[in-house]
Amino acid sequence: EIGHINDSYALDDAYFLQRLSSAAFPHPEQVMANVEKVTDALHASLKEEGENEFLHSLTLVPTKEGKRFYFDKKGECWRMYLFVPGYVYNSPKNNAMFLEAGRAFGEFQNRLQHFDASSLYEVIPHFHDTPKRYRDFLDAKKKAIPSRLVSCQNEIAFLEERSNRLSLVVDGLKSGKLPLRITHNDTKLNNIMFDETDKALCVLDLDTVMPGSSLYDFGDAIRFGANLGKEDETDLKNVSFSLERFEAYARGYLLGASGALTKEEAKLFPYAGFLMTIECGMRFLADYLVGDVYFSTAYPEHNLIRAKDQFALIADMEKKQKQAEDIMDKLIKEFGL
Ligand code: GN1
Ligand code: MG
Repeated sequence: EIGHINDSYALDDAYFLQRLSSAAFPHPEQVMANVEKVTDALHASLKEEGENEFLHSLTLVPTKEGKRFYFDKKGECWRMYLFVPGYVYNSPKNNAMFLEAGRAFGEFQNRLQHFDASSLYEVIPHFHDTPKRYRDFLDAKKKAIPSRLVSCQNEIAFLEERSNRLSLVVDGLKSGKLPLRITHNDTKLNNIMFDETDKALCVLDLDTVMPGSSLYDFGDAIRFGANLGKEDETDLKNVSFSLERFEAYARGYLLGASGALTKEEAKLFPYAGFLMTIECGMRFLADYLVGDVYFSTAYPEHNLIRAKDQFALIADMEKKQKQAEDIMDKLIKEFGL
């Protein structure tokens, strides 16, 4: 996993050591309690099916005292996983690979569907609460570095024009129209380990596993993997929304989830792509405005570039919205939802 948050070290291709970011995760012991529960549940499910649980799930390596994390003298939390041998990608080689990613995250959903969502900590409260993220953005705008504020007026306007379309999922969860599930919450393609034949082996990065909506997982995967450009593409012409990739991922996700998802959820897949993209865009933009305090950046404009990319992707999604909806209608029939 190539993340923006934790520091990671591979040891002899056997172990994977990470220091949890205390800025992103104020309660590392809660993160670790979640990760322990979820990996235990995945292991149990894989074992039952006679699958190799060390290859298809992360495995925490206990300390000498039998604990599965360690606080150093500075109070930083460390944990170690068995190294899953394979390859990670920032962009799918082809549609088949993206379908595989969808299948893996769908299977993850399926394996955890009977797991009690309320037994997990909400490690980052309101993580995908998009209306709350928008209020945070408005806050950041008030606190913005003046020179940065003037340089992103177009992006701010783009976001504000769409601010009344952010609450469908939180409202759906509240009213019960959408089911509360265990969700991964960071379903970027680079959080899947692939083998040399491009088969998905294992879902990585369980730090943000929390109760949530399947639409968060679906949408974030689309945001990242159905974009033909990179997340921080400097040439916006390279950013576009691929309907073929959208279809491949949706098919894979429904296949892997095998009946665990409802028709209402599937219908909202195109909206989910929009929602997670605009949410991520507003987080990058807010972080840019206040001086890059959350996401690590390689250069001063990095977060602004990321935000611009997300918004360019949305503009293209909006052009293709009807086609994406037609694809879902077709798949809903195909899967008998
Ligand atoms: C962060 O660290 P990484 O890359 O796995 C972020 C995600 C964002 C992502 C954008 C805990 O994930 O929510 O979608 O960057 N994770 C956290 O690339 O905030
Ligand atoms: Mg990650």
